[in-house]
Amino acid sequence: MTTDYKPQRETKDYQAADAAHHIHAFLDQKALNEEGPRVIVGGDRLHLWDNDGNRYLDGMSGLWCTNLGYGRKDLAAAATRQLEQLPYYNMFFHTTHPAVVELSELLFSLLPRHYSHAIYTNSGSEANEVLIRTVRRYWQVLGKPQKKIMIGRWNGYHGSTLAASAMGGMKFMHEMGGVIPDVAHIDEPYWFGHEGNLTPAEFGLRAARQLETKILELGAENVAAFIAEPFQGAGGMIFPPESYWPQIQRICRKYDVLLCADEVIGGFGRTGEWFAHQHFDFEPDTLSIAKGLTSGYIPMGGLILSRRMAEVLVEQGGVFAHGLTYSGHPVAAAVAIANLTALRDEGVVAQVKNDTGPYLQQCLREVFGNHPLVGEIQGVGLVAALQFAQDKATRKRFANEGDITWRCRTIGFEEGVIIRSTLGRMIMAPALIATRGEIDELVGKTKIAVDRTAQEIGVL
Ligand code: PXG
Repeated sequence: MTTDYKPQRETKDYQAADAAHHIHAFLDQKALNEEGPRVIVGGDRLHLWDNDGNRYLDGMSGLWCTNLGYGRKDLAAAATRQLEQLPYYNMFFHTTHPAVVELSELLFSLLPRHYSHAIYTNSGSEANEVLIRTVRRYWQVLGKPQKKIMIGRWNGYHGSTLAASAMGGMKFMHEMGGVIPDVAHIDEPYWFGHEGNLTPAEFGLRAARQLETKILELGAENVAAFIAEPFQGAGGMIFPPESYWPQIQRICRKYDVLLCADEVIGGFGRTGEWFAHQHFDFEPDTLSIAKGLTSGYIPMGGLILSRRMAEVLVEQGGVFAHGLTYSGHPVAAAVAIANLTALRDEGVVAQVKNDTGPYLQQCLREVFGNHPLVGEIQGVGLVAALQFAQDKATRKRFANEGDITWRCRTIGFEEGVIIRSTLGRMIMAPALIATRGEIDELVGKTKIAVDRTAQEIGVL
């Protein structure tokens, strides 16, 4: 951020103008207008400042985006250079440009060898819209146009546009009119939340077998693909048991159902591997990407296709009737190149895997392993969740767990740390450049927020 930033307007003035004209994401706008949103004006590495000079440690990389942290001059310079050279051109008129060509070369040098093609978008939601059209087209070209149904998971999140939210499993989004035909759902692999006494391994197998049951119920000849986040993000940072993914992969192969990984938050180093499916050791047919692709400095997403799928679409598919005005935007591509180059050449992903990732996980287990409010700690690399529980031994959750985690998040803001709450879990996903010192600050402030929450509800 520019170090000489001076507030331009009073915070309440910004808030009033915002309330007059802006509908925010996922909240009650009337209630927000009364409270007034925080006005964030700058960032540096993991820290953010608001208009009143308050400083926060951002434990969420914005919204799972700023893998390189805030304030990277190399990314700003890459955007400026490209804006001056060629600010825009499209991919419609038999044209391309160096920025998108070079981005593809770099991206596929980082991806496992069995991926070969990308369709670029502006966001994760769009990547998943494109996914549905692309897998349906794939089956059409192979002479199986009836293979159309997408199976997702309850509480999965794949974006906020119509088809992406329908494929996701957020019921409150469906209730806003967001459903489309030919979409089905199975349960999420949330071991802590299940009511039986299965071991995690048994539960993982049972959760995966639901996919087989659903495919048989719908008829394999009608099912196009299964889509899931390798670890579930917006729905609570849920890590499936180890038995889950191998079983899912086996079922998809057995019934000729495409396996689609939504890597929008797991991609680009979060788990210590370049892509989260590599951590869980399975081989999807497609990857949806966004967020960490540019560290969020500029919007860009994409759908990555396996060589097998791309060959069918390119060699036999004829006209692919899809295109976005900003697909492969040169400025976004230039920023993505600078971002991926830095993640690779500065050893950021390797550092998460070998040093800072294990360090964060160890600190959390030391600090919260015996905490009276915490029932389970999940995570790997620089992503983690603290499950709040009334009784750890029996996995009994608080009836009002959503209120308790929301309160913890609010206290976090007061203590200068941004961590995210979901139903019963507190989530953190700091920038991948975090040092051990910054991780100490994150864990230390989170401890204060969790302790204060525990005191308020009388368990500490
Ligand atoms: N897939 C996944 C797995 C995501 O997490 C999207 C797709 C959609 O991406 P766009 O770029 O269209 O927003 C996302 C978005 C949260 C939260 O609270 C997470 C997201 C969005 C909003 C809130 O964790 N991820």
